[in-house]
Amino acid sequence: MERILIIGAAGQLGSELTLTLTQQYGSDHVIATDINPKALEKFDFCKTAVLDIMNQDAVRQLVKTENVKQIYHLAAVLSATGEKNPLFAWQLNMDSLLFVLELAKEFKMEKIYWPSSIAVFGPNTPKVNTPQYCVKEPNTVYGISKQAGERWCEYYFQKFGVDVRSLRYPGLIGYKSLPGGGTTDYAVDIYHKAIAGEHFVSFLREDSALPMMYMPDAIKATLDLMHAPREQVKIRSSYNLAAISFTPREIFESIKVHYPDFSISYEPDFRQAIADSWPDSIDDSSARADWGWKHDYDLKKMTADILANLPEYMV
Ligand code: AKB
Repeated sequence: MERILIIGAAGQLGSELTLTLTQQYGSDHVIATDINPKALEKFDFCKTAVLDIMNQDAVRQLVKTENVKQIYHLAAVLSATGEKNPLFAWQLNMDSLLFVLELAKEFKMEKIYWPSSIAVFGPNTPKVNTPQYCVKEPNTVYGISKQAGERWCEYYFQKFGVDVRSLRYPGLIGYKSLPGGGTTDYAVDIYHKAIAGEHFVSFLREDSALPMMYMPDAIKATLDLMHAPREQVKIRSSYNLAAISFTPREIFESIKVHYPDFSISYEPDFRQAIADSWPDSIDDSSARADWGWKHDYDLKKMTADILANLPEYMV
């Protein structure tokens, strides 16, 4: 039996992607792996395995014994955490990607998915409607690792025919699991504070716009890209991807419609410099033209959906 391996399944994206992949392929065909055994307990609907992506022998063994034909490699150190331990972030983000690409080549896998990010852009990038192709001088270790990773993906596609596909995600906002260590993560935390009846302190300025996306749109984009015929995937570094852009003030206002007593204050910290180096909005016309990408959620619709569903996950 051929299987799909998800590395870093218990993270924010993996938690939801694993469920959708299981619904599409069947529970026997999906293996959710994570370094944290406790975090795997929620995956009672598919196969699971504890896996440290840095343990190459263990990963190779699993790929062999489980006949893995596709890998979703989601494990990474994100932007804010990466700045606290740059060398570790570089090592984990780069070594793991190169190893997965090598495995794909060696075992002639069908497809690989690897997420990139708006973090590949930097202070000299055009900030509004950032084009697919433009100056990229990221100044976080996370961004540098994503930019280098994109080059490696294209290299493995061109030199070895590895069918690796990638999206430059904006900030992802979901309610089913907590994010870890990103600059855009304030936009998840703010909903938790509103529902808990607490004051929210934003670590970004009130007017700091960033590109964002609701998780159902991110899952749809990922699987639309992975299901697209090979010849339609024309960009083999990573596709720009966009849905909504908003500031802390704007997301606060959208929540206040539902929670009139909700309050906010602004205390920018080191993450403000990271946000300032990223685009305000993204031009994703290539994704729309090549494989028909279209988002469903705007800020208002996302806020209403999160506020209706999050309380169930907070108990
Ligand atoms: C982060 O903030 O580090 C991530 C990202 C934009 O890739 N959410």
